[in-house]
Amino acid sequence: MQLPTDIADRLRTLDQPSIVQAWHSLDDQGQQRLLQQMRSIEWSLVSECLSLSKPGDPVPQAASLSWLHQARSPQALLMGSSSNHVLPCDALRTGRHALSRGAIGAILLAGGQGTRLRAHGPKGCYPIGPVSKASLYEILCGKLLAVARRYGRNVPLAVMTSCATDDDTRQYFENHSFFGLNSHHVFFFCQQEVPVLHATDKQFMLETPDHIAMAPDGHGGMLTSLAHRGGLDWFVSKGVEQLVSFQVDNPLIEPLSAEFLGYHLLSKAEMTTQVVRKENPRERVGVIVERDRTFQIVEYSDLPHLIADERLSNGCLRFSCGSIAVHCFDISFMIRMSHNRSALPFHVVHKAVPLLLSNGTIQVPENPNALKFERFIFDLLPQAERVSVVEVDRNNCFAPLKNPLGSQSDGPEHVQRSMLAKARAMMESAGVHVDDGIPIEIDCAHILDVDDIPHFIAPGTRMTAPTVVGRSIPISITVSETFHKTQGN
Ligand code: UD2
Repeated sequence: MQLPTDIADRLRTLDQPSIVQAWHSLDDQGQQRLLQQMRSIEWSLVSECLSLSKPGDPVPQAASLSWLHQARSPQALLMGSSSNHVLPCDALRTGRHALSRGAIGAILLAGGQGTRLRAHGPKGCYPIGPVSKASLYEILCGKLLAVARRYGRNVPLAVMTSCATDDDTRQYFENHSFFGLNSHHVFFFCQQEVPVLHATDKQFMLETPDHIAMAPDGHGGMLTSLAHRGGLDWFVSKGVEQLVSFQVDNPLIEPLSAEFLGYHLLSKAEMTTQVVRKENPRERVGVIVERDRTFQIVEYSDLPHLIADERLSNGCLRFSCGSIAVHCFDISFMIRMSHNRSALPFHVVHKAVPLLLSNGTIQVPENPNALKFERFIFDLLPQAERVSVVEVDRNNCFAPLKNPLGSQSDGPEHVQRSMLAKARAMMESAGVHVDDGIPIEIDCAHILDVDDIPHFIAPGTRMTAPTVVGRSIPISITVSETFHKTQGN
């Protein structure tokens, strides 16, 4: 079959002879499949990506960061600290009020391909619970369910998937009855994807002989995809006024912490972001920097080592505020930004992508060989009229799953160790003793914080066996009548 003229013209304009060559090597069915895919590509996005990196260009370096010498780490609000200009008690009260009004919505970012983890299926399905083997999806949805139980209001949840994770994720939620959430308060939306380019010749790469290698357009793709698929209107119809976005890979997260929400509201911020104090200069977290009252996150892959290593006279890292990718947005800000097509520029990310060789085999490269184009949602930060930065306790809030078993860091064993340590600390705070070496896990769907523990384990109890606290029948727990009414049962 002849390559249709419109497609042939487009590939010529974009200087992509390799796909034309691939086309002529395919049989009719193969050509049909490749044509069907090319018809579905969002070519305006491709032109935007190719304008960032033309054939023959060197691998793009990060935008110049020369201005960083004038920047500094922002003054962050410290969770629980009475030295903040906003008192924790006032923040707690304000955040609790917003949650009781059902004004808070959640966005779970689950479109990543999970390449580093090398797991089968979406990362959210990974069984991370150290005792329960609960998946990341179950744990994170459990946190929202516990909030709904405590405040008697559903938390509308939008789940961003990608072509790589959409089918499996929707099926997984169905198979697990939405983990107890009201399915009418869960909105799935699939982000866009863009072709992957070979780093040297900037040609599209083939995943199979008749399929161009594609990748999701970064978690910043959430902005346009949520708006275009009606997600922002959906949240508004549910009475949502603030949105908290968070990543699927971190089971320690406390995205709807009332105190965090309160700081956002009392600061009258359009965007508030959670940070932890960086453990070491090479930690793979973006850093929040402030210059002339403008805030920005510089991704770890863009931060020159010399700057990452800089320390202040007190020995602290000059840029010590590490982003854990939990952001609270005023929905009005999100709506305003969704009308701005240039709000989130593409970042060119140099990554290792499996390559189809001419002999039909797949080469899995050790080193980065391809360019991916990703938008980062944190690029909304410098466009927010007012920003607040909240420092949270790493032990309570941050243990992301990035790498496979046996890795040096951010592997399942590291995450589970952090989950066990957090649960043990919570039990001790509730007056419950846990014998050394006994694994205790908190069931996040039934235990929102230490206050819920006495409903399940009486103070003074000594725990001597592996337990998932909250899974047993509660000693006495009254779920708010309002909650049951809103659950429609
Ligand atoms: C991210 C942050 C980093 C730090 C770290 C904390 C960015 C760019 N980097 O690093 O600053 O906060 O997390 O753990 O934010 N995702 C999508 N769609 C996409 C790409 C990613 O939903 O197209 C999701 C993905 O499912 C995952 C999260 O975003 O939950 C982070 O993905 P990543 O691997 O691109 O970012 P990472 O972990 O290197």
